[in-house]
Amino acid sequence: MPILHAASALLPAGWRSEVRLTLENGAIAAIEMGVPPRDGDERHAILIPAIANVHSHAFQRAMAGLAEIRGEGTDTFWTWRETMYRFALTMTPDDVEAVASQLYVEMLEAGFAAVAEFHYLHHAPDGSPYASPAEMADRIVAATRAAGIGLTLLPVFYAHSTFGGAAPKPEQKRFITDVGAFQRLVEDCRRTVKGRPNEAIGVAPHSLRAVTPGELSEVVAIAGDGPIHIHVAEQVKEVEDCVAWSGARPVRWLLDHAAVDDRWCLVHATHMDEGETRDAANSRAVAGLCPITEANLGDGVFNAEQYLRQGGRFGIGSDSNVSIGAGAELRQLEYAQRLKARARNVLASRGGSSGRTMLDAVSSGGSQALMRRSGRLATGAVADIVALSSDHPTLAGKAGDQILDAWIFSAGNGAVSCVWSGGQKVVVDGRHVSRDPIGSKFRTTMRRLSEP
Ligand code: NGQ
Ligand code: ZN
Repeated sequence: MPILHAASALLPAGWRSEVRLTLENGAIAAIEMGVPPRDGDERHAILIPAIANVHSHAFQRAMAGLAEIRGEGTDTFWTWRETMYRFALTMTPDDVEAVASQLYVEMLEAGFAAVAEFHYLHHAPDGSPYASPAEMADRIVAATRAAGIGLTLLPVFYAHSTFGGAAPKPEQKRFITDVGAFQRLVEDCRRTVKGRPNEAIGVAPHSLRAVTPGELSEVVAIAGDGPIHIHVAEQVKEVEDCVAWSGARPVRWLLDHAAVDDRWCLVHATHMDEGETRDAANSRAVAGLCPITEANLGDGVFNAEQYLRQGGRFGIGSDSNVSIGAGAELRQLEYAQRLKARARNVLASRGGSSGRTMLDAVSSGGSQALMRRSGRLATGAVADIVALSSDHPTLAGKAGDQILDAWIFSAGNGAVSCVWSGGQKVVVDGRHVSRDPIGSKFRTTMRRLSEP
């Protein structure tokens, strides 16, 4: 039963000094404040809640750095997607497991203790189901277990190439299922995670492009009590196509046709008008913002100021996994808002720190979106914890919220020293405990994937 002692810890009520946390069965069993360390306590300078990553496509980690060459015309999300589809067609189950394992090591080293994996690479490269239809999902689960990251697995239902039930494209063949096969996949996945405290399961209708209204209700029913994640309103063309199909913008259509509530995560929700922003905020759903990917793909800028003013909830995800950093995602989130508003400290309220405001929001938003009792250093919470290093030059002399601002806006991943996921300590002094073996397998896989 490890006991952690922190000179300074961020508790739900704020920063406290001389904090002792007792971990038991993956959770925080007790918290004492204002007490000196005792013999045997593991001593740390700064402890904060780890972040839950609300949106990841693990296999896309293998593409990092391979989609930054300009083509003949204007490069867009849609040309990126063609490259991504070609890449997706080359990866075997072993490749996906090796890539995902490396990714999850990097997430942990960056301060994420759990991930919602939006998993849609279901079938063999020729589009036929594997002998075990959950083969690829099992590889994701194996990778999370190898890295020791908490998982909310989101098997994806993907059936069409665009609005109105259009036939899928040949290059989407690894993703496509019907509702019956999808239900069986979800049941297989439920069996896999059953009784594992660090794992949960939900469903993900991919987007309003990829599911019909009838399929959407069937998929939502399959979710049971679990979370429901969907991509929505990421690209302007997607908004235009949705209006052409239904007369309504995507977020409006979704709010009007599905019982969107706190089980939902609306991934991106980049393009919302004022009414959609207000109603999305009131729905209590989490907006799954992926600031680095949204910048990389040229998606646009989320209407965060109004959304937050109206009490909207959000989490952060690393989506395409082009680069991994919990602090870096928050930095990009605030910077996009600054560039848009031509102002500074946009997301914080008067007198508040930008870092603290964002960390508080994504701690509760992430926990809600993953349905994981994490995001707080509190008795009974899942022990997802980050120790920041007071030795990092940037953190010298910082106290309270300055620590968070220094981490997010300056130091980045280098400030993360130790990370616990579900009570297991998997990052020690900035290094994941299996960084070397997982990294070496990943490098071998990448060299093979890049052979002509
Ligand atoms: C995805 N990515 O599911 O990986 C999508 C592209 C699609 C983003 N939306 C695939 N960023 O939209 O069909
Ligand atoms: Zn996505």
